[in-house]
Amino acid sequence: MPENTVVNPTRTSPATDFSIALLNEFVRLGVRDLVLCPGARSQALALAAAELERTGSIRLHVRTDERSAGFLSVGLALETGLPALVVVTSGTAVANLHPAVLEAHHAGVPMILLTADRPSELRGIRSNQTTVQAGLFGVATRLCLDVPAPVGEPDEAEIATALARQAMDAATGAATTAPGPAQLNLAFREPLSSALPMGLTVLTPVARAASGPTDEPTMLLAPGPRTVVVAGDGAGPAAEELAYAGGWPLLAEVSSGARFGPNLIVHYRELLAAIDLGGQVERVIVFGHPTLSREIPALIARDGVETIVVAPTGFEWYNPGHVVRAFTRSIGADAACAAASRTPAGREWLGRWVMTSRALSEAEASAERVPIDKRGITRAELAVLRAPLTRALLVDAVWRASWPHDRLVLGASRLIREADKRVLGKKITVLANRGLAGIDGTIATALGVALASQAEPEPRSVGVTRVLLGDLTFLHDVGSLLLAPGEPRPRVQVIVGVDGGGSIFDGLEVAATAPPAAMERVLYTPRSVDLKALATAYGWDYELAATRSDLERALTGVHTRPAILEVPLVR
Ligand SMILES: Cc1ncc(C[n+]2csc(CCOP(=O)(O)OP(=O)(O)O)c2C)c(N)n1
Ligand SMILES: [Mg+2]
Repeated sequence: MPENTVVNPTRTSPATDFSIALLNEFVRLGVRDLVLCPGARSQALALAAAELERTGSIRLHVRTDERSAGFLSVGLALETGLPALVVVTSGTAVANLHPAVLEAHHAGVPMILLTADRPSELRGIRSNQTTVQAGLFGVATRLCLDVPAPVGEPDEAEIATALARQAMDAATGAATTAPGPAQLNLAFREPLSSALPMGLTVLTPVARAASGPTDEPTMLLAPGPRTVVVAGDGAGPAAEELAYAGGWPLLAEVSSGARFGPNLIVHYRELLAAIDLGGQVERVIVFGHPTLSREIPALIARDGVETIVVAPTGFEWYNPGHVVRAFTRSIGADAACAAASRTPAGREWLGRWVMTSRALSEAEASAERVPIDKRGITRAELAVLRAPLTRALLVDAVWRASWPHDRLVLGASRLIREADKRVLGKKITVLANRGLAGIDGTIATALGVALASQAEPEPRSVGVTRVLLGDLTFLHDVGSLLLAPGEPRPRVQVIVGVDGGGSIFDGLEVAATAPPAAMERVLYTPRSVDLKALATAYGWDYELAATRSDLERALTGVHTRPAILEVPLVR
């Protein structure tokens, strides 16, 4: 038994009473998921969580690695829109949450950290597993409270409920319009827990008023100059609505949540480079967080282009080149916009963008089409089905296989860019950690998305969560494959493009001049890992798709268990 562990069923422990009051209040406030990593100092919270799971009040997810736990909570929150609680013990356990905290901070994802700590008398004297935990995440937390150890005073349950409310308001952005991480650093003194009172009641959440900006006026756009709407990551359907209302081209990234509708311009990169299209843009309306192209920031920074940035929430405004002057929480198109979009000039502006982009998509599709040759048809078709896969084929196949009840999570690096360059409009849920675009935590994030979406009523629950990611991104988060016996095993298919390491670095200018061996050693960093053996070790299903027919079969097959699909690609 770890030192300092005291579970004495005959005594009461203020730590346990406090933990019950705190977690009960979070459940009442609507929290549905609790991610927990084991540890002695956090035992009162852990045992209270186990009881709440038993009574059906929360969904409990137990993980060994706190880095995985942090990103799991990001995925759960991306799907539910609610913060998940993350409970960890003291010391490096807390620091392992840092990558997920930074992602949540920059992406505006709600998250509540309950970090157990030593009480004041054990700090600063080289006690075991003791560091400075309060303030560890710096500006990345919306709220960080160093809470003294409960001692059994009568008002401690009240203090606990007030803390839960404060953390919930901070994490959801109710107070600041900037959802993100909140940390309660909770000191606990021995006895670290006691037996739980019997017969805890099943809790029902109270209805909470929707948070978010309310009193800011909506900016109303007049028809005005030649306009495009940009939708970066997380923009949501509002971008599509505005583009439609104004009759403007919609340049929507693949994880924008707005990649659909008649105004969508798939080939926005090429078109922005064209003098008669991109060269004529006078006004840009930006939603979300664009990160996938150089063309969008270049457009905004160009002389004579007026940009308006729209973000309903957030602590920082998108502002490439520091040239943006207009920022708003809410935007609409005035009545004259609809009329202007029906004028010959309005139709011509949108029409040229849409037609040119469609022509490029059609040219791509026909270049890949099997030639219809009466004599050779079977052989030609077979040759295509047996040909090695490319990133384009992989991305297209995954996109085709995804439906509205499914979820698609895209890792950072090249495959998300490939998808952004080519996939046609489709109203499906695509998620990506673009807050900091790390190659860490992608599997854990996807597991969170899968667990939360598959716990919902049908038809959402029947979907599959697919994760498309590179080989290094997969290996970076391989520890998140670890699922303890008894943990739910959602339908998740992890599709790994194995192409000899960080193939995105091909695109760096230095790749043309640096010694190839050095590029290989310090940038591409290829690894040779037997993914099948890894899958077996972690108890995941495994398939290899080396050809188009293998891939189609693997993507359309029935998935009931977590699975890894390895797809060899050339760098
Ligand atoms: C945590 C973290 N470390 C390093 C990077 C820098 N980085 C960006 S892409 C990349 C390589 C990714 O390789 P892979 O997953 O195989 O994708 P590919 O480039 O081959 O598509 C690296 C190391 C990062 N974004 N995040
Ligand atoms: Mg790779």
